[in-house]
Amino acid sequence: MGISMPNANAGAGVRAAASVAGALCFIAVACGALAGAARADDGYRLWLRYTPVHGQRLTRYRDAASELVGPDISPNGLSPTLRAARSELLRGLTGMLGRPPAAADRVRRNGAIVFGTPTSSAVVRGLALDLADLGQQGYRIRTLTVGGHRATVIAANTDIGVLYGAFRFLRLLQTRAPIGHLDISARPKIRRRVLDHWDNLNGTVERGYAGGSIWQWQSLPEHLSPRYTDYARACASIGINGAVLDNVNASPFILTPLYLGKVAAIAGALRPYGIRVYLSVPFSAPVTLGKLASADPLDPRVRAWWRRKVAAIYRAIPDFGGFLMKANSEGQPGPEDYGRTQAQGADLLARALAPHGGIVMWRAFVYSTGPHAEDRAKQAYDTFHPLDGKFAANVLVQVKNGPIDFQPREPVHPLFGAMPHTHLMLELEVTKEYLGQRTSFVYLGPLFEEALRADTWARGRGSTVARVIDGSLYGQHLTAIAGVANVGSDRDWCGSIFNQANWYAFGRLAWNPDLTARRIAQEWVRMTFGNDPRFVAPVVRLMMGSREAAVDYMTPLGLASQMAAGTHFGPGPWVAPAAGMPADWSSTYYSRADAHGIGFDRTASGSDAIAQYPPPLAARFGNLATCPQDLLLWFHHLPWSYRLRSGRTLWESLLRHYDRGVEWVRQARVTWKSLAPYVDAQRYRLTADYLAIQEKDAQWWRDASIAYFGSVSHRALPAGVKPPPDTLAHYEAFCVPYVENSSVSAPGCPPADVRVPR
Ligand code: GCV
Repeated sequence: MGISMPNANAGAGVRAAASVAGALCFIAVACGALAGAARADDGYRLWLRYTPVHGQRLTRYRDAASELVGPDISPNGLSPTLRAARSELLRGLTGMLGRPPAAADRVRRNGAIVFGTPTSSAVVRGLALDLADLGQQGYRIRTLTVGGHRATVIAANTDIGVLYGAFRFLRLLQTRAPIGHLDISARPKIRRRVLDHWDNLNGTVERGYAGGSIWQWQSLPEHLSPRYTDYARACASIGINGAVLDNVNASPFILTPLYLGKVAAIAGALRPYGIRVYLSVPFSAPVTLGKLASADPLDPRVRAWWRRKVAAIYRAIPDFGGFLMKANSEGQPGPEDYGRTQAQGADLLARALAPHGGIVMWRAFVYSTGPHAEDRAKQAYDTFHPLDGKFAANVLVQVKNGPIDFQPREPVHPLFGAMPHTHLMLELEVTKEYLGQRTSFVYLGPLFEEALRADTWARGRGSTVARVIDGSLYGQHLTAIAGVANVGSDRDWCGSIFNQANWYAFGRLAWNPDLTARRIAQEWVRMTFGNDPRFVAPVVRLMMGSREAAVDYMTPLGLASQMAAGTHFGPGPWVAPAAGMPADWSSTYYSRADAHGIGFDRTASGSDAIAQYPPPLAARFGNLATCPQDLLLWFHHLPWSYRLRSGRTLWESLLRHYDRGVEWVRQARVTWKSLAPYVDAQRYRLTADYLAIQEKDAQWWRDASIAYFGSVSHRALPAGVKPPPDTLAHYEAFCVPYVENSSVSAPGCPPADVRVPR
């Protein structure tokens, strides 16, 4: 297969247009629509680009935002958070309106923007707004008459609420919404909205596809990279208020005075933006670091060690958030090593953190890697469900969206709704470990939305995951959501422009799980690229179709874990259990494909995993007539000749999905090419190149999967379906040994000189 060069001419044309338009725009600020499209953009500014507004809208916006009335300056100056709000408003308004608003201490003319809390601003106090329902993080934006003048007031009970309100106000302008008559109130539905960085202390990232870690450990605490502040701005703009700095496969060094000093410095940089720092810690730290004989959670010496360590952390970081723990999972130590339960393990840390107001996020991603793991999908439920009610008040059990591991599609995790006396939080994977990593165009909004809307039926219809984790289903107040970060040291933060949308979507849904992926995509495209509907509509369509396309060419009809071992990049449906490796780290364990059929029987005749769901859901999944077709092979083992609702056999349907997925990518390239006039050359080219890579990857997935499943099923290809161009042996021999900057490699990748499928 040769490497095609899509759109080379179009790219050159755009570059030429770009430089002309760029030169003109340098002279005159009031450029046309091409202005946003033309200037080269390396993606650093993310969705906070604040590009110039034009035409009549500019006049209207200038009239409505002519003066900035900030909080009163106390003898100590403005709080760092209010300073951040002021500087963001100044930056945004200046960028979009072409001149800075006048600074004022009271409203002197129409078009004032007033911001502050009743405590920090006499003007806000004087308005006596009812802010009670906003809580500690919400804000209100209203158009009001103040001192006889028309003003927009951004008010909140807290400084961080004001900052969130400032970002919301700027978003209105960025998406070119009317701002003349505003009455907006918002508060987050979930209290803790956290990014989990899987960053190692040596600068690699466990599943990072955007360069190395953004934390520059070597130069901390003396040097604070300006990126920390820009990271914090981006997070705050979408309401993220927590960051776990290090990998859940944690190093004990993070708890040493050396690293705690560095952590404190990062915490200082993030604090003005309302972001608390948390740490992943190894359960064995009392042994490895404290030189104790055991890490047994019931041992008083172990308890005393954690108490002292936590007290030291709070001395350095008074608002430290707490710990994230991966225990007894994939080789990590944990309480089960001492015959204790997961709840007893969590309790150890909870007791140490409670006096300081810290929390524990204890992962449910616990599974035995022994050969007896009958069905990996059942293990978290079997371990945690009996412990409901046994976790301390400051513990959240952090549950991945599905029962296996961030697959392109999984059913809802059976723990959601099943532990009414335990705080449960949701863990999503923003980094695309199983979805094409750096280069594939896969917008995860629809996956996140699907995960949040999934109905657990725990208390009847409507018991969605969103309602479990926002606390409304069981009346809980400690609520949280986590996303495994896709942020790295790359200039564009996320490894591609479209990967940025996944960070954005996570934050927006964490703030309000009821938002739709489509609306979020619309916002993001407008802020990231521009507001021209000729661009926005087709790009949003592409984004909305992209995840399903990846499911189609990777793991259709409920298949899961068919990726290459280790790196999880590219197809590996033939990966069978290897000596010394757990069976559930293979692909054949999941597909169960043989000459007769394919799929994992999780009904009563198989592993009976469906019995972990409430009866209405178990009945739906267990019955072939009602099981969602896109989860068919997750729950059922079916003969190749089984007929789906479409009338096609299972084999024919599988083939159709693979082809459909590849075709989608092909069409996406055509669409993107047609959009060249609306994008700057740099972002156009990067995306076009990555789509070209994705087409080859999709084709590789399709060909390798068909070659493998064709060989086990002994089924011929129906007329019209193209045979894979190479033999199964060819696909099996190929593997990608490394993923740049990732700490994970492919086990046993043969250094053979095989022809690369790309
Ligand atoms: C941090 C999957 C990933 C691992 C990851 C693990 C986890 O298995 O492949 O890299 O480890 O999930 O969530 O702990």
